[in-house]
Amino acid sequence: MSEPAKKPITLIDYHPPSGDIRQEVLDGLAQPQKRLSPKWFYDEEGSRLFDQITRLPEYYPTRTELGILHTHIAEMAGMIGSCVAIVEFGAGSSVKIRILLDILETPAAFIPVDISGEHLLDAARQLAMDYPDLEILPVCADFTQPFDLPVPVAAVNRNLVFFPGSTIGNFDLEQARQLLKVMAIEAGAGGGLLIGVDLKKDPATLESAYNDDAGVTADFNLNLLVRLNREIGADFDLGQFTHRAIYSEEKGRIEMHLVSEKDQSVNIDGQLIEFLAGEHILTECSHKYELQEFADLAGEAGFNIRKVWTDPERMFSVQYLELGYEPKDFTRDRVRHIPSAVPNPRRKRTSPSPFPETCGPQAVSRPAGIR
Ligand code: AVI
Repeated sequence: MSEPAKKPITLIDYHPPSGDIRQEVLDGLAQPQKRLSPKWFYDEEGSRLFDQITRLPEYYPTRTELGILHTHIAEMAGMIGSCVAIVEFGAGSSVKIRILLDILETPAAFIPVDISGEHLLDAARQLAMDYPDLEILPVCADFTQPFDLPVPVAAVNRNLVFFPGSTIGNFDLEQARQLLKVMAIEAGAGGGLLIGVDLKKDPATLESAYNDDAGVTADFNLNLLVRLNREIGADFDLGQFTHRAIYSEEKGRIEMHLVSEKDQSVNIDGQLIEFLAGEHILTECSHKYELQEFADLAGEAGFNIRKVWTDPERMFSVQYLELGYEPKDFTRDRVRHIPSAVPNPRRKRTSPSPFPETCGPQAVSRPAGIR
């Protein structure tokens, strides 16, 4: 039974710019390889379709990750330790955070971070009903850029960045490298990262996961065009574009496309975009990793693998990584060149250290943040 939340939850809002969808779409479609960002997938209908995808028989990542979490969570919790501040990148599935919260010893706080404040606040309020003693500090920010963490009331032994779902795969290699560096900054010295990483496997399994028989992934992909028709005055003819997902062995990634069925032009708010028959728009990449490839990438951000758990077929991995106590050789300034960089006037931070072994009263010197 849910108990009422003990205290109101306040959003810490850095007001990340939401982006100009019209301009970004026009820019993407003006490239030699036409592109649309996967970030536009998730309107209300897109989120509903994605939820359906996670339950499809062909789409193994979600149920496999959940299986790994359920099987090994006690061992994970033992490694993570007590009094952690959990920083979840993306207001993800509350199912996964609950698995962690149900077992961690006296978590100090939960800090979900997402670009959509409304969604974040709803999810935080929902969670607070079931975890009335947990301090929840939602942060609305663009997590591809460093941001200041709020300071929990309770003493914190370490920060744990939580990034399940294999969303890291939707970033290209350079972006993933930069994102891991931001995670390292937010985790701080001695901090941890618990992350879901999808693994390389036979192309047929991968391609069927993104070309399901029920056509839900196709609807999810095409919904992007429905959204553009509705929101920016485009006139995509939905019958004249088809979904295609193929695995590129060379790039180690699934690529989702929308393929033009014929020569056609599309009017977007007064601008004509020409398509040849067979020409495609790249809408999403989903990178798959070898364990060593991911270890090397995370190592560049200073993370060392403590343990990797996989399912028996080695389809998917959940990995626990830690940073050393010595700061790695990079600074906030060196991650600022991620393309979507937004200057954060509030960015100001002291380096977090040292970490007490036990939790007592607030003993850790942590950055002056926002309560
Ligand atoms: C959110 N992300 C991890 C999914 C993936 O598998 O790359 C998005 C997705 N696209 C189509 N199916 C699922």
